[in-house]
Formats: sequence, C-alpha cells, structure tokens
Amino acid sequence: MSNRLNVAPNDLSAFWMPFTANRQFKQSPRMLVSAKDMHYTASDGRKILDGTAGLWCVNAGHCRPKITEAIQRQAAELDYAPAFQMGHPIVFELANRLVDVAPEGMDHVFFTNSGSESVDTALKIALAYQRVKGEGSRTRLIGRERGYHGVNFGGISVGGIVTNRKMFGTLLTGVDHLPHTHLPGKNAFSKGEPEHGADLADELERIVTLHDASTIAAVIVEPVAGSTGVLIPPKGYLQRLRDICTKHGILLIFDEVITGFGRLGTPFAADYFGVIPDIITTAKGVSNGVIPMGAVFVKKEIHDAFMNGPEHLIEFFHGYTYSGNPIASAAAIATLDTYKEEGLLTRGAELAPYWEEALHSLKDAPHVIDIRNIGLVGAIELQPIAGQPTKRAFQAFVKAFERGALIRTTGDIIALSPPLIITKGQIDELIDHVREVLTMVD
Ligand code: PXG
Ligand code: PLP
Repeated sequence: MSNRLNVAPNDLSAFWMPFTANRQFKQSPRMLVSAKDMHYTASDGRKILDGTAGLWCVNAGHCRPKITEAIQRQAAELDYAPAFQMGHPIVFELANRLVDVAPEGMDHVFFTNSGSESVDTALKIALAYQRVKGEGSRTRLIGRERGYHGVNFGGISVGGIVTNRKMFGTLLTGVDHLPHTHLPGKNAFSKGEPEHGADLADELERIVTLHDASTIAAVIVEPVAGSTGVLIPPKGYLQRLRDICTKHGILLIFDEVITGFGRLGTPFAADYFGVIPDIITTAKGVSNGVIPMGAVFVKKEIHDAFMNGPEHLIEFFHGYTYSGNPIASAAAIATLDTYKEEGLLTRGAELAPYWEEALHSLKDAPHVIDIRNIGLVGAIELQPIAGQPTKRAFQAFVKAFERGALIRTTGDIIALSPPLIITKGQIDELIDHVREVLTMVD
C-alpha cells in the first residue's frame, strides 16, 4: 500500500517522464509553475519567453480568459457524457465550427484526444474506406523518412524516426516510406519553400510500381515536417504527391497536428500550399493545448461511403471514451472564438516577413549551418560537435532557459514556433537570446 507520508514533496522519482532524459532532468529540474500570454514563470520566479508555444500547441498564448472561463463553466454544468450512442450539444457545435474553418470539402470531423490518436484514427479510416468501397486489397500505408506521426503503433509504423521505431518489433506490416525532402547541400538558407527537390515526390511512382496501386490505401505526410527539425517541402512537391495519389486512387493524408490552426499564417497548411488532401489530422492548436483534444477531418465522400447498410448498425467500429469530451469541446470552441476575435489563424502571414528576416540575421552566428522558415516556424541547424551529436543544441536549450527563453531542440536543430500573439519586439528578444547562447555553447 502506498504511504503518502513516505513521499517527500520534492521527490521526483515516481513520475517516469515522457521523451525526457529522466536522470539528468531530476538532477537539475526545470520547473514551470505558471503562465500568461507569451511567458512562463519558472519555479525560481523567473519569466521565460515562450519561443515554442509549449510543444507547438499554445497558439493563442497562455491562460487566455475565454478558454479558462469556458472550461470552468463547462466543468460545473456537464462534466462528462458517454461518447458512444449518446451525444451532447457542445461537440456538435464544435464540429460545425471546425468544418467552417477547414479547407473546402472537409465536411466531417472525428474526435480524438491527441495527435497520436488522430493519426491512428486516420489510418484506420483510410483502410476501412477502401474496404467499404470494395477495394479491400488496398491495405498498404506509405509514410516518409523523418516523418513524425506520434507514438502509437500506426504512427510509428508510418513514421520515419529510427529511435521511435527500433525497440518495438515489426510494427504494422505492409508499410513503405518515401524519402525525406531535406537537401541541405542544395537548399541551405532557403527562405520559405526551397527550390530543389519536387522530383522526390516521384519516388511515390516507384513505390506504386513496386507494390501496385491496387495494394496501397493511403500516403501520410506532414506538409511541413515539424518534429524532425522543420523540413519545408520543396516548391511543387506536395502538388506532385497529390497528383500521383489521385491518379492511382490512393488517399492522401496531411498530418497537420503542428501546421493546423494558423502556424503557417493560414488556417491549415493545405490552404498555404493550395493542395487539398483527403484526410487531415489535427490536435494541439485545436484546443490551444490546454486540454487534450484531437480532430480528424475527412472529405464528404469518405464519410458518406460508410453511411450504408442497416441504419441501426454502427458504421465505423472506432472511438475513444473521451472523443468530444464536453470540457475539451467547450475549450476548443472558446479557442476558435479567441482565434477569430484576434485574427490569429492568419496573423502569422503578417508577421512572417519580419520573422524571416530576424531568423536569417543569425546566419553569421557561431555553429550555424542552415536556417529555414515558413509562416511562424523557424529552424536553426547547428554543426554537431564531432562524435557528440545533439550535445551542442541541448546546451543551447539549457542556456536559453537559464537566460529566460524557451526554445526546442531536436538533434542539432533549434526549432522555434512561438504563440501567434508574439509581438515584433518579442521576436527580436527571442532571436537575441538565441544569438547570445550560440556564442556561449561549446
Ligand atoms: N503528428 C505530428 C505531425 C506531430 O507533430 C503528433 C502527430 C503526435 O501528437 P501527440 O499529441 O500524440 O503528441 C505530433 C506531435 C517536438 C514535438 O518538439 C512534436 C510533437 C509532440 C511533442 C514534441 O518536435 N508533435
Ligand atoms: N482498456 C480498457 C480495459 C478499457 O475498458 C478501455 C475503454 O473502455 C480502454 C482500454 C480504452 O480507453 P479509451 O477509450 O480511453 O481509449
């Protein structure tokens, strides 16, 4: 039996932290205790400028009053309602509101609680859709190298990050991968979409030739790969993928868990690139990161293909206890209200030129070998310390935190994605912190 008295208030051992160097963290913890708008407050009282919108999710900034109030009100009114064979009005309202901001034709929404669940949901919808329309031989899924699609089994199978895959056996079978599009030799220091590499989409034709189109259900890509260091698609690449998928009857899934809800200066990346997929996965910004929620958007024809057979039967055997949870739904509606009132789904477009110049002003800073940007996302790639990859960037992360800025690092890449409410002055401040820490690291 656990005895709470045995647990000192500052005992950090029980919590097995996700994606964290646990032992190192617990020796010198970095604790956040409160947040407001663009800033966190650390446990020692210091204000920390949030350069990463939490983990790419707090798009409207922290502790926004409408969202806080909506959660408080909803928790007191209807805390939980069963998600299966029952409904509550708020989730229907939210679905309508989401369809209104989604790209044309994305008329239906399936709710989840995270990006990982959204991805596995989308893969299941794709497989089941092919089957209900009589193409049950289409069982293969195609992902991409350096893709991040969360941590569930479907997501790591189509994902392209070796550390997230190698411990977990054979994963889903029947998966193949496109090559990633990162070509530093040709595209270093590109502003926005890089010039070279659209032809990498033609690798899909090679994969189709190898397996035959009749065996492939769907292709899933992040329009801009976030987690593996902000890899921006070469000009024309996504349109080519779209064309090849259409030609072969393959569904195209955009994983917009990061790019959704204004990150690129448009509501979705599909809007930014003018390429409409068949399914869009989202999470994070849908509820401003405040409460777990994810949403999968599907085209009308996909949804409608399931609406056959006897009406008393469940059409799609999938769902989560917390799909469309009332409190999360209320938080998401208040989030959409906040985005709308403050124009946040397009504010990134206004700030993008300033952001681009500020980021690229780091070109001559020590260790910098590439800078990339699109919308309100940026990456600064560092030369790794020989034989010690990731060490230099991690030092930069720790030093930035000590100085008062939260940045994110992946490998030897610094990724920046501030809340969409950032001011030009705060952009300067963030970039100055990065410039300074680059002079301090080994
Ligand atoms: N797809 C994409 C494209 C993502 O970026 C997920 C799925 C999974 O979402 P959940 O909610 O299950 O974590 C993500 C999440 C980082 C970082 O620093 C990125 C994510 C999560 C945490 C950290 O790059 N992306
Ligand atoms: N495991 C058990 C034993 C369950 O009963 C359930 C749901 O009822 C789950 C897992 C799935 O949980 P969730 O619906 O929250 O994903």
